[in-house]
Amino acid sequence: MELKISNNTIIKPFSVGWDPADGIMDDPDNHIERCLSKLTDMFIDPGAAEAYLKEKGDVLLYEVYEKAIPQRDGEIQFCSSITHPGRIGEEYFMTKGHFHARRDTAELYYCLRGRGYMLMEKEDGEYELGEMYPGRSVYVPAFYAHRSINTGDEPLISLAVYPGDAGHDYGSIETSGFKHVVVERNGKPVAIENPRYGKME
Ligand code: M6P
Ligand code: ZN
Repeated sequence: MELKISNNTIIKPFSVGWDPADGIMDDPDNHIERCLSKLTDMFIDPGAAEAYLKEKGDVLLYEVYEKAIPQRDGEIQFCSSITHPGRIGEEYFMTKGHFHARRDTAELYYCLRGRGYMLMEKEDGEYELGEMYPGRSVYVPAFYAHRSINTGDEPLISLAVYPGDAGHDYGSIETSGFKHVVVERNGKPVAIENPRYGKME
């Protein structure tokens, strides 16, 4: 996610409004929309994703609203993250997920609406699920890839805050995936090993 702003840009103090009920930010510099048609390969059952597309058409999996902040040390990036409710087979709608390009940078999420989990996973496969519901914060430590997963039936809305120069690295997520995925079994979310781990392409 690259914003068109120079690293030398001087930022003046500003404030911005955003609605915790729908996550929409007033006057954002960037509004990212990720649809199922572009992300069928990220699910454990891409065939189910194709079938979903045929039956229901393209759907929005998640959105991000943000202001343009220079990607430099000392700044803070912040955005509104909206993951929509739904499932592909037994797997919940979720964000693509990423490591930070600068691995030694953390991120804080503050959930305002919905229910779900933050899947946090290190390169060696060690993982944690952070529960997300209104009023709950999840701290994603440095070196953990992270992905928001909506296990509820309304949008999962959070404010995300992370260091200015953290950056996004999708490399191994696109090629190998996460080692763990969250699916619905007997009506409940559970983490299982990703059957497609290492062969997501
Ligand atoms: C959150 C933040 C953003 C991230 C977005 C979408 O809002 O972590 O930095 O870009 O989720 O997730 P992804 O980049 O993995 O598609
Ligand atoms: Zn991040």
